[in-house]
Amino acid sequence: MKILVTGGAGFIGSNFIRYWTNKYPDDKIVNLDALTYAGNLENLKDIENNKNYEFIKGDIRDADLVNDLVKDVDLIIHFAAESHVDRSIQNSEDFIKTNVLGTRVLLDAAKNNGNIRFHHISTDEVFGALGLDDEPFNEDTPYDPRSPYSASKAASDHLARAYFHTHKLPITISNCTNNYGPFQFPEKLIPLFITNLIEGEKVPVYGKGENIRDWIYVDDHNAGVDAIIKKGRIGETYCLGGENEITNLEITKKILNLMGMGEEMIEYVKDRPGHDFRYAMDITKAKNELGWRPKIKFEEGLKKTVEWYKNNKDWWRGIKSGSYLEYYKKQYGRN
Ligand code: NAD
Ligand code: TDX
Repeated sequence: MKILVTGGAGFIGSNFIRYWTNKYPDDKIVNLDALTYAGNLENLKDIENNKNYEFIKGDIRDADLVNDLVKDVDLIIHFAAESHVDRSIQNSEDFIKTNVLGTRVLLDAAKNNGNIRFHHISTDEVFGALGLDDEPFNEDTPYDPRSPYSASKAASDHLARAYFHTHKLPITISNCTNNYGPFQFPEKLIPLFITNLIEGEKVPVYGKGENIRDWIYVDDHNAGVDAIIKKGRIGETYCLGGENEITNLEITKKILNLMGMGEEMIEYVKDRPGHDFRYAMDITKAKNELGWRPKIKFEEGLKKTVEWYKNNKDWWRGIKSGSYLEYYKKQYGRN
């Protein structure tokens, strides 16, 4: 099988390519990635010389390139996106361009080249925000995106579903909760906090740290995508999650504990505008239909992740410089 993976130089995409090449070494993978600030070929150093792997630097909005690349492809797995909520609040332009218009280019290319099987990677954030007593999201939850990021992802989900209904394009969609693990760009909560602490810097908790997320180790997400590709029903959505709801403050304390540091390293900062209070996912459908479930316990995954960032300082020190510092200063008002 030949697969076009988009956004394979990012966090989840690179972990996915490693997962897939280990499990299915005979499959050919073409990785199309524009190498934005979030894309990094260092994420795939161990794979780059694999004979069944090819990297193409390019934009998913480049219709000529995309049409050319999909000619002999059996499956498209679409990870490429602008993925950080805070950046979408600072400026949403690239979110609309990549997440909405880019997805449309890929869907058209799949449609125009023999209705290629298409898996769209999405997020729990399209469903909006939950209160403490609300039932978790599931596949039937109405869409209610509240940030520019989640609105752009919701639009891309709707487009994928529209191509299924209108053009019979064989799509599936996964909506997953917060991922963590190695190679995550240090703008997201867990890698930002770990790397700040390694540098002896405080960690910026938004508001009172009471917001709740569900966290899944990236390999568990990738195993879920694998299960959907092998066993999922065409046209269906599958909700994936870690069954691991926790407040930001509790995570922060766990990280501090693993690093042998105290709560004096916490700095409570201005809250995120429109900060979604709680995300949680009911993953019954994926469990029952796919036989998939998350396997990595949060304590184990978090420990592995802390160790990875401690052992790979060159990887993230290179990233936490240049334009990142401009973003960081704007976001947190400090260097
Ligand atoms: P990431 O920001 O780490 O990586 C995104 C990748 O896409 C980068 O390599 C970047 O260079 C590439 N890219 C961006 N714009 C592009 C364009 N126009 N053309 C080609 N490549 C482009 O993101 P991630 O955290 O790995 O997320 C991957 C996918 O998973 C996204 O679709 C995201 O919405 C979704 N998702 C993420 C999470 C999470 O917790 N990180 C949870 C659920 C769903
Ligand atoms: O400095 C911070 N301080 C803080 O308190 C950062 C960066 C985050 N937070 C809070 C905001 C959220 O409640 O931590 C929580 C997690 O924040 P992020 O890591 O930015 O993730 P989130 O906004 O929940 O979105 C993530 O999960 C869903 C991914 O970035 C999305 O791509 C994915 O779709």
